[in-house]
Amino acid sequence: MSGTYKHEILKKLQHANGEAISGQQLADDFELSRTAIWKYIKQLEEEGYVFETIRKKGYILKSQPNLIDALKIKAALETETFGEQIIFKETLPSTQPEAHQLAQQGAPAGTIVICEEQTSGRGRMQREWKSQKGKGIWMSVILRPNVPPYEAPQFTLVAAVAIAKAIEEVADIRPEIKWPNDLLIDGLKITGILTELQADPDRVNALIMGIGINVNHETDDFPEDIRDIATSLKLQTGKEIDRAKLIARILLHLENYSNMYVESGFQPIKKEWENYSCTIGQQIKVSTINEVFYGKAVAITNDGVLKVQLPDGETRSVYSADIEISK
Ligand code: BT5
Repeated sequence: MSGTYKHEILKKLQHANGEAISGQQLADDFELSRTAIWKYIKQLEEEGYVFETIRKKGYILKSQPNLIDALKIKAALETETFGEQIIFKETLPSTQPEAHQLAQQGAPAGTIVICEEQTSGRGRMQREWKSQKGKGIWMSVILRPNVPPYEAPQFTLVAAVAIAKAIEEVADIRPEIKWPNDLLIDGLKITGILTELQADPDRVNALIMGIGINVNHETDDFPEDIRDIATSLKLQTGKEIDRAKLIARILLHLENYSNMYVESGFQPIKKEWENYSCTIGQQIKVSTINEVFYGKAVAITNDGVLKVQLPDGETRSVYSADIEISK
């Protein structure tokens, strides 16, 4: 219970927009004594929150620790249900297996697994995903859309729009979506998405949506092998970004867009996807498991399939691939 009061008090102070809230008002709101409120404020201060205490007026939240703990994310949440269950760990090999296990045990949609550091983060096809401690957002979100398994890849596109929008709102910079699962800023990778599936032959039981975002990295924080292809929000904006706020925003949009998808399919989301896309209209190199070919990305269909026009005029449908945009 004390966790809940602390989180509600924090939430109130976070939403006060710089106005002081008195201990008496908080005490009245939560039906607690002023001493109890004071104790919660002290606990928050020990966790790194800084309050200005103004005589006769109350508390103003001045700054928050740039840590991601469950409490801070919850305080920033505006969702219906997403984020109600947050599994937070300091270090994990990867958030994906942990989330898979929880999904198998029946964890509800919107459950997230998140950590400060991954020691074996992974991308698609078991590629490595570098996850520096305390710098990024390394999380897996469990989705339970009522759709057939062949629609699962479209949730990567849905997540890309949700994340792009959240980044734009919180960091005030507009990322581009590179089909199917990357977000780029200035041509450099800022986000990777990994959608994995638990399914029966005809229906999805759970999607495990792995999201990796480079947030507060300096150049030296990136290992050398990705320094030329990766970037962070801090490098791009010059500002330290509040990760908990960004996570809360991503969960809000992910909840809304995935519900929208289940109700009406990809079509209503497609326009927004196209607006963020840096893929359509470009000459690209397409690498699938079986072959490599070149062509022009001409469109995305209502099913999220990429249409590529070959030099001889033939148009191919690409369901899954890595693409490179030709300069
Ligand atoms: C992806 O794969 O982009 C999906 C990445 C998903 C990561 C999240 S973090 C939370 C969850 N838990 C996990 O273990 N994974 C998910 P792919 O399209 O295959 O891209 C992988 C490639 O991106 C690598 O081969 C590198 O070239 C590059 N890369 C690795 N780490 C990077 C980073 N931090 N920033 C930018 N690029 C990176």
